[in-house]
Amino acid sequence: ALLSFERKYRVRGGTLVGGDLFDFWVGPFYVGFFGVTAAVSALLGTLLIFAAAAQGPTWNPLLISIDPPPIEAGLALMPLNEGGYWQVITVCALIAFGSWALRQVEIARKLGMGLHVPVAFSFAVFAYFTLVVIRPMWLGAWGHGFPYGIFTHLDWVSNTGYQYASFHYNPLHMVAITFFFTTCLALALHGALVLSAVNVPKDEEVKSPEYEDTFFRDFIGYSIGTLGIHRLGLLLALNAAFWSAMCMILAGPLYQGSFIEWWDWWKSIPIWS
Ligand code: BCL
Ligand code: UQ1
Repeated sequence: ALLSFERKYRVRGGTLVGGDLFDFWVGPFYVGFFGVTAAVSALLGTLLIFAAAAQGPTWNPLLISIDPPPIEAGLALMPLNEGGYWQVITVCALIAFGSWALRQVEIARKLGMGLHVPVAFSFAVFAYFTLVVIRPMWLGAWGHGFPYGIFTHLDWVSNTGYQYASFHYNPLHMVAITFFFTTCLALALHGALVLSAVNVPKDEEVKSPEYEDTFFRDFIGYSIGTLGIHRLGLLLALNAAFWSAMCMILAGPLYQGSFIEWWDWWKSIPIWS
């Protein structure tokens, strides 16, 4: 059913391509040109996953794996059963994720809102694109992409990590992890603060943002403010995805060898060496 306020916001326009062609809703969902391309590519990609799985030795969901081409194949286009499935599934995924982002743009334009949501989602797509396109191409083989399987992608992460001795010593991996953890801290503080402000005895008015500011000024002498915390949260989260992508450009394309040894320059700084 349509919510009472929804009708009012079902306005024409804001589409990037196709004009009025797909400018309609199906139930609660806005369709749009990119809704169609997202649905078609996601469906096709999923069917190809089933087709590829049907070639393999198992239907155990944890063990199914659709592997990229062997490293020796370089950047060639491959027959379906020799990495070709992985290649077309990757193309479907990228079209689906790109369409998903552009559909967010159309909806935001329709509503006269900022483009923060599609910009933010694009950072996640960029991280995926880095793993399956930028890094493999830079290293000269699609075989450097990660396999599409539950356990096999974990194995890939582990093996790829140990190829550089200890991935904990990858400096940009450290930066990315720090942003992930700080994002959790910020969201936990924010969620807790907002819930605490509305958690008042029955029949009492909820506390205003001034109480939230006052809590943090009493506590640590500083409040970032109600708008500020959302800016901080977005900034932290985008950096988490961005530096994740960068840590994988560092590992392989820009640096080979041991990340433990990478830190040797640190020991030879004149101050203490
Ligand atoms: Mg590490 C990567 C944390 C230990 C090796 N590691 C990451 C990063 C993150 C992290 C910083 C992955 C998140 C990310 O941004 O992905 N690692 C982390 C932590 C520890 C850790 C916290 C820890 O020990 C406490 N890592 C180790 C150990 C190594 C190691 C030491 C193994 C031995 N780590 C690696 C390797 C990698 C990481 C190798 C990476 O490749 C990865 C990384 O940086 O990747 C960039 C980015 C997000 C995405 C790619 C998601 C994209 C989502 C898309 C756009 C949408 C999907 C939609 C939907 C779900 C699809 C559904 C399909 C349908 C089902 C059909
Ligand atoms: C904060 O200062 C603030 O403004 C009142 C919020 O808005 C509701 C918050 O959610 C949080 C968590 C803070 C405190 C954050 C910092 C970085 C001091």
